[in-house]
Amino acid sequence: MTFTLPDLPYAYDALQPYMSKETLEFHHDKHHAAYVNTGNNLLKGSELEGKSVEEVVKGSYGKNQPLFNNAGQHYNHIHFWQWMKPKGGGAIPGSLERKIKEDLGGTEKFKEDFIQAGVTQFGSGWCWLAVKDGKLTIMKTPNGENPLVHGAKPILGCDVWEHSYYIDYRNRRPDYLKAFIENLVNWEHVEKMYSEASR
Ligand code: MN3
Repeated sequence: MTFTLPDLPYAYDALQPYMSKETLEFHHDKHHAAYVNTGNNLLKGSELEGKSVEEVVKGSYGKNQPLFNNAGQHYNHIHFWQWMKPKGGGAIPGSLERKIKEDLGGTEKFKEDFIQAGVTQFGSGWCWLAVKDGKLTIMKTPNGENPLVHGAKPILGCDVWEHSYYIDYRNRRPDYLKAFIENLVNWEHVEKMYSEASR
């Protein structure tokens, strides 16, 4: 399977004012497209050609760094677009909210810790809500890494590379993370990934 760039699940201007049309045009059409194109060039002739995106991510980790970087970022961005929606944020669906309370000390504590993970990821990377050994956990990873290569399944991730926020927030990464969690997250999609990850 070759990588393909998915369309955004909403219009380029649909996430304004929290994420601008300009940011989405650059982020999706230039950055994500580059991971897809470079990833496909690196996949050609490799032993992972024909595997699923997840299999390429796991199979290249620690073995083929250039391929891993691009496959990891392709996987991360496929989900990143779906983890947001217009008029996002708001109430967390009941079953997931209960699990957040049980494993992470409640919604407010979870939000604080998620933002903190994103703020303290030094340089480029991601912060995550993931399922590991049946429990919810907050993680952060550098560059294109994700929870898949650390024995966990991501159910929500926020891109903290500067290309994700610098046009709209300049250096104010904490403000971007707060807007993401309060106004952009598609919790229905997070809950769907949570039930799939819990099977
Ligand atoms: Mn990005």
